[in-house]
Amino acid sequence: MENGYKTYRDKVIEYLEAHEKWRSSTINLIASENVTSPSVNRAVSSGFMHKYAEGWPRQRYYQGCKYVDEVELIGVDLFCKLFGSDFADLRPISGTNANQAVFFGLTQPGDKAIVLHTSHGGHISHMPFGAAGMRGLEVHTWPFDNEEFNIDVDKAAQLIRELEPRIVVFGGSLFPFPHPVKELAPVAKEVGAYVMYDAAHVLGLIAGKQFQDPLREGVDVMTASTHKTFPGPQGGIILYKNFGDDVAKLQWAIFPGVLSNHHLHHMAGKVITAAEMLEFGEKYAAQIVKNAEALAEEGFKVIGEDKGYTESHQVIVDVSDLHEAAGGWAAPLLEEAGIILNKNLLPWDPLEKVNTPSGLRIGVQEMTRVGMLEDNMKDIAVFMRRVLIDKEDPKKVEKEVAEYRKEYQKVYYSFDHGLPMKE
Ligand code: DSN
Repeated sequence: MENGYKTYRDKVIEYLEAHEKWRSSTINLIASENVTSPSVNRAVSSGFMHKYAEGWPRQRYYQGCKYVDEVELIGVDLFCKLFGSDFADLRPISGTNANQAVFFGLTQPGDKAIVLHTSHGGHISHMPFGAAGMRGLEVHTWPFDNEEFNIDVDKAAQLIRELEPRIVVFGGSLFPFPHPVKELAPVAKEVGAYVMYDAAHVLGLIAGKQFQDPLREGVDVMTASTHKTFPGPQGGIILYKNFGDDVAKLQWAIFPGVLSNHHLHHMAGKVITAAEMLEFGEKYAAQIVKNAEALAEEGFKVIGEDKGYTESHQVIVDVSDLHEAAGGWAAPLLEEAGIILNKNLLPWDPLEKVNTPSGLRIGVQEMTRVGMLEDNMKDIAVFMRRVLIDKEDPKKVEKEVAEYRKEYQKVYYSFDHGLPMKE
C-alpha cells in the first residue's frame, strides 16, 4: 500500500470530521445524548487520559496522582453539594457500570430484585439478560399501568410484600413521568430491601430541581450516566445517603469489583460539568422541561395527554397509525431529513416488535443546550410533520434543517456561554 497504514489514520480522522460536520447540521433529539462545553472538552482531551489511579484519592495503588486526587476530591464535594448526598463516587465509567457495582456490592446471586421491564421503559442492565441477571439475581418486574404510563402503586406494594426482594430498582430509559418512589420506598424498607434509583436519563433535571428528588424520597443509592440531561462526558456516577457500613461494600464493588482504573479525563470532565450545573443547572433544566412540553403540544399522537404529556426531557409519540412498520419506518426516514431520534417500544408492544415498535422517543436536552427555546420546538414539529404526514422528500427537508441549525452552534448554560462547540 502506497501510504502504508497512515491511510487508516487519515480515514479515521476523515470520518471523525465528517461525523462532527454532519451532527452539527442536524437536529439531534436522541434522548440519551448531549453536547459538552469547551471546558469539558479540554478536560477530556487532557493528559489525565494517560494516567492510572486505581483506588480512592490519596490512597492510590499508583504513584503520580497528586493532581488527579485534587480534581477527584473537588468532584466528590461538588456532586454531594449538587445532589444533597453524603457520598459521591465518580469512578464508574458508564451508567451500566454503576448499576453493576450496586448489584455486586449489595446483592448476592439468588437474591430477588424488582425492576422496570424494558418494554415499560426499564434499562437493559436491570433485566435478566443484562447486569442484574448476570449477577445471578432473580429478576421480577414492576406491575405497570399503561393508562398512567407508570408503575401501578397498589399492585407494586403487594408484590414487594409477597416477594420480599433484596433490592428494588426505580428509573429507566423511557421516563416522561416521575416514579412513585415516595409511595413504595417505605414498603421496600418494611421488608428490608435496598431502594435503588437509576437516574441516567434525568440526572440533569434532578440537579436542576425540576424532577423528583430521589434521595429525599427514600432512595438509598442513586446511579446514573453523566451525559444525557446532565451534559457531561460519557461516564457514570453513584450517589448515596445515610448508607452506614454499606459504603465500604459499594466502594469495593466499584474497585476492584467492576473496574480497575477509572477514566480520569472523563472524571475531570464530570467535575467541570457539576460546577456548570451548580451555577446554571436550574435554568437549564427548567428550559428543557418547558421545551419538551412545547414540543408535545404540537400534535402527533403524544402519549400522556391527560397528564400534560411530559414532566421530563422526553416526548413519547405513538406513530403506529402512520405506517405498518411504525417507529421502524419513521426513525430512519427522519434521519434522512436530518432529524435524529430513536424508535422505541411502547408499554403495550410485544417484545417481538423491537424493530418495528409503535413509538418514537424524543429528547430535547441537546437542542436546549445549544440555545433553542419553545418557539424552536414548534419549528421542529413542523419539520417532522412535513416528513411523516405530508410525505415531503426528506432530502429537501434535510437542506432546510441544516440551514436552520446554522444559528445554533454554541453551547449555553456553561462558563463558556456562547462559545462555539464541537459535536
Ligand atoms: N440505551 C440508552 C438510552 O438511550 O436510553 C441508555 O443506556
